Amino acid sequence: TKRVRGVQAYRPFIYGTEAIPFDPENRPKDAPPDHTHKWKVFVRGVNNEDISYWLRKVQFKLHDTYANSVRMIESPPFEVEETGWGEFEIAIKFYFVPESNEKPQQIWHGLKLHPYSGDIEQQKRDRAMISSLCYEEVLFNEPVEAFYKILTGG
Ligand code: SLL
Repeated sequence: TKRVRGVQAYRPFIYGTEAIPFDPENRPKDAPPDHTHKWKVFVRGVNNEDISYWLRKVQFKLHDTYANSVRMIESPPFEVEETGWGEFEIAIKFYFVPESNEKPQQIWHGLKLHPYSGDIEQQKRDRAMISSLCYEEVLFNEPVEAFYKILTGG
């Protein structure tokens, strides 16, 4: 658990949500009657780069209205697909590979179901996909040697 002094390692990732309104003619059979959208929340590499060498697993904490609102995703793709009717904040907790000796880190992301800009009525008519994506970097400050080797491909 010796740390590499003076070193900061960054790893980029993309996180966000994508949502699409149900086709009224073809609703998912298993969706409760008050649900209106199909959506997905995810964490992935930039250009879909594999990030599992540093990211071990991801926990998504959904709104309490969901059964089993805490979803632990143990392997890529780190994503949860659901249906629903409302927007809410999702807590996304990153667990790093055990060699890293790093504590989990949590971020928040708002699930977006509705268009807020552009031609809103047209987007509704088209049942356009609504995506809300962010770029972020996780910073490992003075990583332990074993993890630094993994990060630098050594
Ligand atoms: C709102 N504050 O009132 C928000 C809460 C909750 C969304 C949104 C479905 C849950 C289920 C669902 O969409 N919950 O029936 O499984 O807008």
